[in-house]
Amino acid sequence: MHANRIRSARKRAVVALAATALLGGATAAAGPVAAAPRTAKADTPAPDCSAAYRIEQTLTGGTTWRMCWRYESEAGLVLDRVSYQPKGEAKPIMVLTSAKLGQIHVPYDDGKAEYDDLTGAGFGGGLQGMAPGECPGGTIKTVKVTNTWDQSQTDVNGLCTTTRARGHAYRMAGENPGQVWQEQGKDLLVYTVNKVGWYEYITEWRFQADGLISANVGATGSLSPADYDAGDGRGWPIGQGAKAYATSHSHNIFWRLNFALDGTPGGTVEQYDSTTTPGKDGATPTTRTVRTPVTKELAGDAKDMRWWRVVSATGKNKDGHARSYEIVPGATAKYSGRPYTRHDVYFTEYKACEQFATNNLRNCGPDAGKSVDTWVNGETLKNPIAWVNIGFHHVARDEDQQPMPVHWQGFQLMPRDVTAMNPLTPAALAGQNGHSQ
Ligand SMILES: [Cu+2]
Repeated sequence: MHANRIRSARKRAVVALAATALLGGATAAAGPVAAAPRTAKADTPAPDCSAAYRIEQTLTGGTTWRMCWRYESEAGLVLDRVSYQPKGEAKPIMVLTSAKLGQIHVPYDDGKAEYDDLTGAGFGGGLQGMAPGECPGGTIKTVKVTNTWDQSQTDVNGLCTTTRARGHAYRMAGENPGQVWQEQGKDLLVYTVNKVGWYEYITEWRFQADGLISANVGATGSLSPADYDAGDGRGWPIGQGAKAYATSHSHNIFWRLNFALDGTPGGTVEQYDSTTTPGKDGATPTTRTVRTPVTKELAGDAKDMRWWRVVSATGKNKDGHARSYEIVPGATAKYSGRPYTRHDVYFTEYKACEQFATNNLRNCGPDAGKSVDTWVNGETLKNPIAWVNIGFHHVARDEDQQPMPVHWQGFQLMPRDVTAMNPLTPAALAGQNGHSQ
C-alpha cells in the first residue's frame, strides 16, 4: 500500500513578501484593488447543478447557504459554488468556487510506511454507506462512486446533509433588568465517511448562520493491527503490560480551496502580523499590526498573532469595506519530514493540473513537481488557490480501541467584513454599527 512518489528536485523559489503597510486602529484596511482580467478556471463548475446535486439550507436567523456537491474518484466530496445569503442581502454572496480535500499524508514514525491516502490508498473508492442513524434529522444522498481501475460505478448512500444545534450564536445583556439578547443557532452540516485501510475519515463541512465555515476531518475506525509491533520506542503499548505497541504516526491533512468571493475568481491575499513591545518601566505593552499583501505564491508558516485573508476582487459590504474570508487554522502538529508538510498554508497560482498537495496525479509538465511546495515558485497570484495543512501526531492510547474515538483536525474560514454587521443582529440593535447608542 505504500504509495510510490516521484520526488521533485525542483527548488522552491524564494518568495518575497511585498512591502508592508500600517494598519490604523480598527479601520478595515482596504486591500489593493485587483485589476486583472480573470481567466476561466478549469475547475469552475457549470453555473448551476441539477436538483440532486444541490444543497440549500435556510438556518435560524434567516441565512441561506447554497452549494453544489459532486464526488471525485480520489478526493471524494467536492463542494462547488458555495454561497452565503444572510438576511438583508438581496442575492447570494459567492464564497468558494470549489472546496475539497487536497491530501491525507500518513507517515509512520518508524519510517516503514508512508501513505498518501487520497491518491495512493483508495480514499475516494472507500466511501461508506451510512446507517440511517448516522445522519440525524437529515438526508442521506446517493453518491455514484467510480472505480478508478475499470471505471465501473457503484451507488453508495454516502452523503449526509443535516442541521445541528450550535448553542449560543450570540448573547448580550440588554439595558433593562433581566433583558437578554440571545440566539440559539443551528448549523448546516455536510459530511461523508471514507474508509482507508483500517481508518475511517469523516470529512465534515459546517456552515453557520453568521457566515463561518468549519472544515474538519475526524479519524476513527481502528488502529492498523499490522503496526502493533513497535517495540522500538516509536509506539505506545495498547495491550496488557508491555504488549501490542501501536506505531505512532502523523495524519497531515490538506484542503484545497478555490475562492471566488462575490463570484469573481481570484481576489487578493493578505498576511497580517502583530508584534507586542513591552512598555517601559512596567507600563502596559503596546501591540502593532501590519498588513503584507501577498502578491506572489507563498509557502506560509503559522505564528502567534499571524493570519491570512483572501479579499474579494470586486465586492464591498454596506460599510464600504472589501469583503474577505480569513483562514483560521486549528490546532496543528506540523510534520517536518517532507518539504510539502513544512508549511501551514500555501497560496499557489491556479493550474488545472495541480489538484493534490502530495503525490499529485495529473501531469503538470516535465519540469513540474508532484507536490504543493514545488508549485510555489514566484508566480504572481491572480487566481490564488489556498492549501491549508493541518497535522495531527497520533500517539495511540489504550482508549483508541475499539472502535477508535473520533479525533478531529481542521480549520475555519471566518467572514471578515462580508456583511456590515453581525448578520444575526436583532432589528432593535441594527443602529449599533460603529458606535454605541
Ligand atoms: Cu492515527
